[in-house]
Amino acid sequence: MVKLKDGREVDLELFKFDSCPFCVRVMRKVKVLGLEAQVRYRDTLREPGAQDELVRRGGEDQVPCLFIDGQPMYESADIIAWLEENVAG
Ligand SMILES: N[C@@H](CCC(=O)N[C@@H](CS)C(=O)NCC(=O)O)C(=O)O
Repeated sequence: MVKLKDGREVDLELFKFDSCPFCVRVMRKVKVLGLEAQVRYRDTLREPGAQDELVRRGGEDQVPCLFIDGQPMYESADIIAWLEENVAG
C-alpha cells in the first residue's frame, strides 16, 4: 500500500516491461519517489499470463498501465503526473 498526500492508502500495481521506454520513465519516477518496495511490478514479457490479465482487467494491450486500487491508468505522462500530484516524495 502507498500513502497519498491526502492521507488515503492505495494499492499500486504497475504492468510494464523493461525494454519499454515509456515504462522506464514511469519506473524512474517510482524510484525517485521511493516507492519501489510498495509498488507491485507485473512484467508482461516475463510473467506468464500477465499480458492477458492486463487486457482482461484494463481493456488495452499497452504498457505502462498503473492500477490504482484496481482502476487502470494508461499513458506514461498521465501516470507520472498522477504520481507527482498524489504521492509525497
Ligand atoms: N503513449 C503511450 C505509449 C505506450 C506504448 O507505446 N507502449 C508500447 C510498449 S513500449 C506498447 O505497449 N505497445 C503495445 C501496443 O500498443 O499494443 C505511453 O506514453 O504510455
